[in-house]
Amino acid sequence: MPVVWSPETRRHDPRHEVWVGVATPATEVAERVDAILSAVGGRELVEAEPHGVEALRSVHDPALLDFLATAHERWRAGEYAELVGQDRVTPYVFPTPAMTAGMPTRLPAALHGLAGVFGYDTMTLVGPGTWQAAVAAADCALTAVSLVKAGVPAAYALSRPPGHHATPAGYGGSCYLNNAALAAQALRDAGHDRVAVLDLDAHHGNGTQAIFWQRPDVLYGSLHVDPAAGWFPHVVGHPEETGGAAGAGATRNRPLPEGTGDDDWLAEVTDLVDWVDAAGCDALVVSLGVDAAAEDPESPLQVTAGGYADAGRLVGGLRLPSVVVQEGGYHLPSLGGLVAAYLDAHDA
Ligand code: SP5
Ligand code: ZN
Repeated sequence: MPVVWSPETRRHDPRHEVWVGVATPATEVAERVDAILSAVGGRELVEAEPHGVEALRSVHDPALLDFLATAHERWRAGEYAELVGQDRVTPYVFPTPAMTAGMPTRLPAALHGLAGVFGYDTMTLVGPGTWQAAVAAADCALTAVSLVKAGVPAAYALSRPPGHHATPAGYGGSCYLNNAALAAQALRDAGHDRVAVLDLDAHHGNGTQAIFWQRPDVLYGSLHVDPAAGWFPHVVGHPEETGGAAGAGATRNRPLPEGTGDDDWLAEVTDLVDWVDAAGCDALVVSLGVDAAAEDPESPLQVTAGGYADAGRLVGGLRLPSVVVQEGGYHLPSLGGLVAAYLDAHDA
């Protein structure tokens, strides 16, 4: 399948993330693009086409988009770097229900207050180039949809920063714009009646789940390390979450114990593939995180490259028009090989 990419995706390069109060080295780094390109670059390469900010409103609140588009300039104009030695927008107050307790609230006037209205963790910083890279990542996903609309059976979007933790009005988990959700919505807009999002990333895609929570026309299925065992996103991703209102039954979560390897992981992939098949979906988005790999520093799952290849065979066997969107995967030496293993098998 063709590879859609953009050099603009390299412009977001967080040096660190604030985790439990301290700056730790960033994991979602710009080198990921080149690690993947070096392994899949032998395929047909397509540069992403700009789709414009309006296209992002199909799944995101305009207030989030306005914030992300302007936040870093405002941080710079506010001389925060001089004040705190930090040139990346970093929230510190989060107006959760624990703070607001059902009272009427106003939007914070200060940028450092406003950041916690949209950003929901301290790990996901907005720096120079973050907005441009996030838009380029979304454009990769939307361009992959255009290829599928034109008759290509499947296309891969080398989207980065990743997207599946971005909610309608929130960013977090290294994600700013939900590339996979944008692709799923674009497939719906192209006339596909029922689209499935299959999320293979090691973490639960809380953002994608939130975007389609009440909708019967976009299924969301995910397997991931069990949040109940202490893993991000901590509060959602449990099996009892099956969708709300008209979306009841259109969400399926399969949390896995730490240490899960190929056999048990693939059993759940098979179960999700069968679910998508039985639901009569006519298009597919794969959130392809390869951080479930044994060598990945960000998850305790133990999947091998062979496991990702088997997953590609199972998912590709659905024979649905497919957009494969990159999510996580942080072990630079093996990252590209894991993606290539999946894509080769999906195509076979
Ligand atoms: C897209 C994706 O895979 N997002 C992952 C978000 C989960 N990040 C949780 C990070 C937990 C602490 N990691 C410490 C790393 C030290 N730099
Ligand atoms: Zn992940």
